[in-house]
Amino acid sequence: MLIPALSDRISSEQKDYFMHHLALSGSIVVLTHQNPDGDAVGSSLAMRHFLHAIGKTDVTNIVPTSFPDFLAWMPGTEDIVLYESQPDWAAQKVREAELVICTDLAEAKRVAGLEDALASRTKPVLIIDHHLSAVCTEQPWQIAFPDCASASELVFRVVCEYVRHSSDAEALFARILTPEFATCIYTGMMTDTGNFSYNSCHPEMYTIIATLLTTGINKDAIYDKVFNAYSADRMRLIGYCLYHKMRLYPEYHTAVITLDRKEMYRFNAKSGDMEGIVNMPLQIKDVYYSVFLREDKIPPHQREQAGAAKVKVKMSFRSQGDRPVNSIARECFHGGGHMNAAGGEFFGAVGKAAEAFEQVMPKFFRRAETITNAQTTNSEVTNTK
Ligand SMILES: [Mn+2]
Repeated sequence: MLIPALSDRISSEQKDYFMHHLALSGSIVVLTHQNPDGDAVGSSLAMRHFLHAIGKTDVTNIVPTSFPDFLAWMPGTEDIVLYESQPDWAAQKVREAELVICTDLAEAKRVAGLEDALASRTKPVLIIDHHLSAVCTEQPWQIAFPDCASASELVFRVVCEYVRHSSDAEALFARILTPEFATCIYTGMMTDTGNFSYNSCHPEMYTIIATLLTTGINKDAIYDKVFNAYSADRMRLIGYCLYHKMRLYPEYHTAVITLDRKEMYRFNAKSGDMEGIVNMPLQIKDVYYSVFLREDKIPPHQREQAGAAKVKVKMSFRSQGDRPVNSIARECFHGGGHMNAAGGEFFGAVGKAAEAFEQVMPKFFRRAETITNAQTTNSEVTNTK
């Protein structure tokens, strides 16, 4: 099997570190971020399939919180340990494994209750990630490229570099490149680019995909399983959000959707059902910012931080073009992220979170240079009264 020719930015120190610790380690934990998405599950399971292919048998995949149903078909999910179901056992594994590999994850605070276990490790932790928070520090243990569209793509690249060091590289690559491995990598690349509709112009992405397709995987079937898998409840929830709950601020090109716990209960909303709703208002002409606020329970590890608040609000921010949303998330809502996709949180009810957002919006979101005739007329009428 021919190894694809890809540009290589992984330093020789990083490669040496990876090789060295893989060779030394028997027990390995593969960890990814909480509320795992297609790239989190894809990159971490691809890593599992790779480790098995090179003869590692003691591999444990742990997710901090459950993953959505539309990813449950992915090969290897049956072996994933959910921290929430076995917290003590999972934390012990994270503390004691000879090597922990974090994919699509660079921040200890994104592993829910596993934060302390991860922070207390004295044995090595290897990071393979593409989030901004993982800005490459050139540390040998941190393979981080924020301009890489998905962690899954990065895992594929790391695997290719690993293979190149083997004396019989092509035979080894053929052993690793199974349909299971390819499916996981493809799913992560597909979901983190919205089925190749953003962050998807790098020609090498398609070189990688061409290689994955040689295993016989059906990319159209993968799309169907992930994107055409809505429940009727989710479809109705989306309709409700767009019809009843979307508020527009034309002067800021902004749309805001809020959901409280009662509404989520009414639509039987499950983890993952809210996924992607934040992107929808951006399909409206002249809406460049979208904000989605939804209430959530306060997890045990945040009770102290929450104070008197009974609920917290998860805040998602999206934007188009050169309009940053990570600054508002970072400076006002304990969060952060990329320029066009960021997240934050607020302790309190969703109405309060919306008020807090409205107050700071003018400081962070760019005001329209020209407002429409209709709005001008309205404000003139108001002014003369
Ligand atoms: Mn990702």
